[in-house]
Amino acid sequence: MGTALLYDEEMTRYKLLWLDPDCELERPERLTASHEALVSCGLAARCVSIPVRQATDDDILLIHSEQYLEAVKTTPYMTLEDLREFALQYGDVYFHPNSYHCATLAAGAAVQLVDAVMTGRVRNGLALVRPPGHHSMRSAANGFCVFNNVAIAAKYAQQKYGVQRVLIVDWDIHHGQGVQYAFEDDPSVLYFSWHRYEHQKFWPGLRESDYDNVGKDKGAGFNINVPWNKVGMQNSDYLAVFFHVLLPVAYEFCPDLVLVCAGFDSAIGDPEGEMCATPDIFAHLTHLLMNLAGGKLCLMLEGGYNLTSLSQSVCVTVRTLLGDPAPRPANLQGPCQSALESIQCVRAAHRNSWSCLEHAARAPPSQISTKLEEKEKEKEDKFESGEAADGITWPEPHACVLPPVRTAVLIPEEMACPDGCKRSNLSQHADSLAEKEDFDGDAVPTLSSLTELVGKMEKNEICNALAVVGDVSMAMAPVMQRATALKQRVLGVCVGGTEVPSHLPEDGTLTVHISKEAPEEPRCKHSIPVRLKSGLGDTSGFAQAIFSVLLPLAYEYDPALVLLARLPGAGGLGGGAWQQLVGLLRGLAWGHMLVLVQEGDEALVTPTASSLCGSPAPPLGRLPAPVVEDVEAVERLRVRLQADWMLLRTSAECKMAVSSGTSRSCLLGT
Ligand code: X5A
Ligand code: ZN
Repeated sequence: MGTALLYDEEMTRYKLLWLDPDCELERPERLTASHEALVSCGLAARCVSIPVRQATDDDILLIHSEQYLEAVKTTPYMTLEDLREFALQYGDVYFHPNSYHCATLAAGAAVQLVDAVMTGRVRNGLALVRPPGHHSMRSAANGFCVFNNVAIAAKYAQQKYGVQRVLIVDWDIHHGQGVQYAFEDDPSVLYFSWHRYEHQKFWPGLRESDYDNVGKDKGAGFNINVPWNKVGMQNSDYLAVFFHVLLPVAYEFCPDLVLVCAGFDSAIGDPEGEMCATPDIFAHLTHLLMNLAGGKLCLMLEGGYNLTSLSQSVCVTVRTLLGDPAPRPANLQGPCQSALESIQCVRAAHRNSWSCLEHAARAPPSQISTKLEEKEKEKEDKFESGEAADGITWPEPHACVLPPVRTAVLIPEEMACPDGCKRSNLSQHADSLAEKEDFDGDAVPTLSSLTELVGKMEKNEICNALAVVGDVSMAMAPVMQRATALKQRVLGVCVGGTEVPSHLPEDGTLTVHISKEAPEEPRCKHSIPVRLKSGLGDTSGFAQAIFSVLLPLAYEYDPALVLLARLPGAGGLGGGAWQQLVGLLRGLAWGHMLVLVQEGDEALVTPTASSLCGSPAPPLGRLPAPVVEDVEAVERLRVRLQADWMLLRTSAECKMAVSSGTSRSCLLGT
């Protein structure tokens, strides 16, 4: 199952023909530079290339009015003066005699990508198109957009394939108001957008782009706006919104298809966005969406105006779609105060719509966000026409060196080797590390084989591994010791079991233990118990633990190796949820993960191996409300840990509590 790339040079054959500072950023080079970058790093060749065809009138009429379509159809015959006049009736958009043709190709590429993914020809894909689409409305062009490519694709998928629920993630730095308008009363399309807002001062400056616009009528709750009220947002701000807003809601919604308004003007160096998230972050944004909808993920290019930043971001994104490991999200700080304010407001605005947010804190009493504040001081002239943004530099994304072996398995001889995996042989020689521990004779070769696997991951000879062992609990300590001896930071994740395995090294490790029987209180800083009293079979509670605690902790910790151990007693945890966990944790540590499964759990070998190889996990179904007792326990834990782990924060009050050194805790909603 491959990754589709849709591109046609024809879409570079239109440009701005007059002077207009508001439109000059949108140039043909955006596409040529992105495509050339994909070719030169060998990524284009790894994709399934699908020729682009024009969208039909019927496709376009799924979203646009007949009058508007007819009007746009006349533009190829207009004089320069008429084109200018025509464009002037809309906001921040230009027309060229070839605009209409290119706009039909852009929308056509979007529906073709949906075809390719829905028919199973490919798993996922990217449509590299211009003009972009998310600002265009039923009867209006806007913000460089002519036809709303993604909105058309969503309707098309519903109509042609009977897709019930579509999730649209708009990570472009502008609000896709056109998409919002198209679906605001429609509960079958969940639209999520974050956007530079600055209390309504940033283009397009709409009141309805704020967090309190949650959708209308039946669609109430299905429109999620995250306003950025300051520029300079960083990787941790983006990730915090994914962990604490988008992902829990998306999993509860359970889409059949995910579409992305993939604008890269949200990356550093962009003159429009003025944000500071690095191109690497798109590997994680992409990765975190790849286990929804059984992996059916279609990205359509929107904005992105710094050619360097744009090309790097496009490459990182396609690499991730292809299944390569994501770069380590190093040096994450916590979200900034302004981001926390936004997160708190969005979560509060949606607490009645989504059960995963039911226990979110209420919004702060005096709400700052919608008020238009007095003119802001400095930066206006500082960033005039993106000059300052031009001077910004950032390190190039890491070259990804693929290990020769993706997934090694250490499984009983009588078991067939799962597809795409390489069998690893039991080591004959007990190495010194294993000898030191007093294990019985049989365990020793297995243990030294496990520590060998760790060594191979450290050398990047293998990416990840799966081992069936006689005693998972006993195997953990030597594995972690081996990794710390190699100066590797290890994240241990234990699911099931009654106690955290003993004798785990503390220096350079962090262990999270998710289980019914986990202790209520953390015993030390290096070991965090997550107790789900109703058991791991409550998928909603488990999902909550993953998104609100485990992933933020894991990303902030930034391990070099993940050790995932399934202890006896994890039986209640369904195969689907387990595969989701495996899939999501692959985003850490360059994908270096060792999974331990207990003898007797052999039925899990095939699904686990498949997730380690990058196959999407099966959807969890529409999640019901989690058990109250468990949500509250997870929420208490999150609040308790947020002084030490900044990515766990979800509200702005925390700063005062922490910096003033008092024990005032963050207010919980109820
Ligand atoms: C697709 C996109 C931005 C328009 C900005 C107009 N449009 N000032 O990024
Ligand atoms: Zn944009």
